[in-house]
Amino acid sequence: GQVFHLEDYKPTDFLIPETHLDFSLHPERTVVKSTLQIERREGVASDAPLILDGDDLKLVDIRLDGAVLGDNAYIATPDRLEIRGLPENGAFTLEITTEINPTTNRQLTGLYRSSDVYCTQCEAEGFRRITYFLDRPDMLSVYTVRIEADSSEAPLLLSNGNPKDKGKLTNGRHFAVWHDPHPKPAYLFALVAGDLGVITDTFTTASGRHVDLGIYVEHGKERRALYAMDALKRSMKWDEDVFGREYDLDAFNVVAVSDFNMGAMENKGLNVFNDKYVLADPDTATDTDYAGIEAVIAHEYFHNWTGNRITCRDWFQLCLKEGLTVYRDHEFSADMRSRAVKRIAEVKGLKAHQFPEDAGPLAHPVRPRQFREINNFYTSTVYEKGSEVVRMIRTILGPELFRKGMDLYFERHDGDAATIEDFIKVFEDASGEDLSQFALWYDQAGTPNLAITYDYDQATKTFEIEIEQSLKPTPGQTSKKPMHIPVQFALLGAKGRELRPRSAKGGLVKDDVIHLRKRKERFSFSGILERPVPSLLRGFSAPVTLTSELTRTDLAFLARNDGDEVTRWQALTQLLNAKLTSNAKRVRGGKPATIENSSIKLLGEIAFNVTLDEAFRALCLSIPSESDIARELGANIDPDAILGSRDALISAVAEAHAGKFAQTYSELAQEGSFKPDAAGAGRRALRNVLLDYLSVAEGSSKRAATQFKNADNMTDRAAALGVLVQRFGDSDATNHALQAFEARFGNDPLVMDKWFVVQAMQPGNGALDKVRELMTHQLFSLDNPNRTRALIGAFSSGNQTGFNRADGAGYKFFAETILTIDKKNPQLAARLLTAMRSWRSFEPVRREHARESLATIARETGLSADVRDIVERTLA
Ligand code: B3K
Ligand code: ZN
Repeated sequence: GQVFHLEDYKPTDFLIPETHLDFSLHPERTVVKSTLQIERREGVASDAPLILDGDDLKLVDIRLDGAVLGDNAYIATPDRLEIRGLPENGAFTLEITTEINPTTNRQLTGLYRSSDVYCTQCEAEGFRRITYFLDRPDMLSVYTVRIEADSSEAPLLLSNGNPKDKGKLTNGRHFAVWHDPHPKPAYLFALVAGDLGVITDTFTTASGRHVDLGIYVEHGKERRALYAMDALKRSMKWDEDVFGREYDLDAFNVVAVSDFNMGAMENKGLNVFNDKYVLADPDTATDTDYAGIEAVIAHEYFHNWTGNRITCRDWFQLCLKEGLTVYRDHEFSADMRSRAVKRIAEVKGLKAHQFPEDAGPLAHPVRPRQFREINNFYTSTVYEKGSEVVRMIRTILGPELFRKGMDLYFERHDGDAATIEDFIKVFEDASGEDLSQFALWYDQAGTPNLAITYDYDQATKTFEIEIEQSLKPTPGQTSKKPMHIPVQFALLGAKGRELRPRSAKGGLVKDDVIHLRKRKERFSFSGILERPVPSLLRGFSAPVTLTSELTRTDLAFLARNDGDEVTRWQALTQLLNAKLTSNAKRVRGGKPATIENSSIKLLGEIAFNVTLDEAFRALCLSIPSESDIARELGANIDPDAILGSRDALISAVAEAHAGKFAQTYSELAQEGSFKPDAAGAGRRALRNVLLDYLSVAEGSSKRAATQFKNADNMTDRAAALGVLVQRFGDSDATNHALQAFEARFGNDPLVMDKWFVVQAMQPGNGALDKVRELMTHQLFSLDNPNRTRALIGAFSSGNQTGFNRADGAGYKFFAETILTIDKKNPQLAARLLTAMRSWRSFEPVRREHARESLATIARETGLSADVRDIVERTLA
């Protein structure tokens, strides 16, 4: 396939200041008439052809300035429309009529039908599946959209912007007209039509604009959208308060659909959502679902400024909108909930998804320089590492200068299709700092490691920290330059008191941030009266790994005393990981796991420390996952040995503390009715971690079965079901609970996804047959992305032992399934396939099986460009 390069960027020869779209909706034969006002750019030759993008299109009619175009004036293929002999003066009107079939569109980009609702998904290159256009993000146009449909099939007709007109037509049809005054790229176009229920509300902006809010869902599910509406209003207020950004249209609509390739889409004034990120009530949604809804509603809303008002010049700049908007939604959630707990969850997510991506064959810079298929670059590197880069700018400049830079960004670039260079420049101009070295974060792939050594001189009362940064080669980048890495720190004395150095020498230190800029640098602090324990990378101030010479005693000290909860959690995790990885090696070598009393004691202290937030205690008590341990090991991975090591630690902790765990479990029982707030979620999280320990200690499914039966909310119910399946596999108690769950929620697909996930995660060799069996369940369908991700995604990316079976059967099944999915929905298939990106880290037997299955996929002719790109890079 064709490779696109960042340095090949060229502006278009033509502009399209105005776009009129006229849709006549029909399930199989939708007719789209597009009327474009086109202007040749100054300086472009008058014989330059106009070349528009298409994808799978059927041209029905084409007119230039009102006259039908002769056959030799244009060339139309499904993928391209080229027109020559354009008017001398370079300004003209082009009318293009295409016909498309929304019903057979199973790849869910362009215009498609999901449960009888017409909807669109145009980012990144879906608009060209609707009509021929200059389908690129720097082509801004003002849209007017007229939609016509059967009144009974589609009483609701929505598009971007403000409603302008509507009315009845003959033959039972009706129409609506929408106008969006803000110029936008085609990827932000949206249309929704169908028969949906709605909840409405209003919001008045700081400057007094009255905005009508609507959230559209399947009839009968309206009440389940109330939390999303609440989150939307809080997001609108927060963006005014924290970033000074107001909403800019009279209407803001959100539509929930059940077939969607990702979480949601920020189309101007008309966000389209996966219903998973809209629908919630205590009976059907977990605390995690509520937090996800709040975050995604905020994320898409925040895109109105970071993405829509200021968009990207080209798709290489994707992190300009995504990294920044993730940073904004992280800050929003931190303000709505507990900042420390939110930050730890982010760090866990980053390490679980982005670090392995950066360490494997799919590693790429936050701003990639080349791609074959852009949809494969909506990655955790672009999103989550992209957000970390923005966070580092704030850490380096401080909150005031950061805000000043953001204000300048909005002022200078409103209405632009901008670049990362533009973004960095506003912070340089606002602060006077040189960020050229910092900008390497956008260009160099891989996770830097910081190797740290310490030295305390009793006589001079001086403490020295030496840091050496290193970055391994990644695909296409062999040698790397030293980066500017902000390391937030404190020096802790007895009981965790922060020691204030009299002065700092050596490399640059400003307030509580060490600015590492050379490959190897020393930082020396005077006036330190006792040997300190350094607390480094507070708040996880940079996305790096640390190799430090801290002893077990130092780590335990930090886990007990560090005033920064992130480094406190990090120290505990480091202690546990050391044990878990060494035990995994022992178990693989046929030796039993060993566990010291000190770790057991430490976990107990945290569990019972009522001065700590419950959510934080739950995070600390959640032993690093099997994939966390695999990542720490890095090579020669044997998932069965890892499971053995992890279970040994859980058993030891469970047995030592069973009595007090049981008491705490009872004390944490919910009082009053369910509230999806941070405090309630924290209590449930802690209680549900304890449920797992207790079930192990008691060697009985009874407690989990009872919790399952008595639960009045989905968080407790799903957690109990998880313990039953994980710990008591095919027991009667487990089967009974699974049946009860199905009997109660069997006609709610979104809830049943949890039922598929939990079974796909059942550890050990039995999982594969279970997954095969569940694929024949009447609710299962490979046509639906949520269902497919629930079963195939959870199995391949979440079930370490079941998927990575030593006999390779998991991989073989997966390869066959990917090929089937690829025929319907290439984007989904390609995304799922990334589950195999770490195949080289496994022990030789599994590695060979994995390679063979990947090779089977690669050998297939007729692969989509999406899967071909992933499989070839994974094998390279
Ligand atoms: N911008 C969309 C993602 C589009 C993905 C296209 N393959 C959602 C978001 O990041 O908000
Ligand atoms: Zn986004």
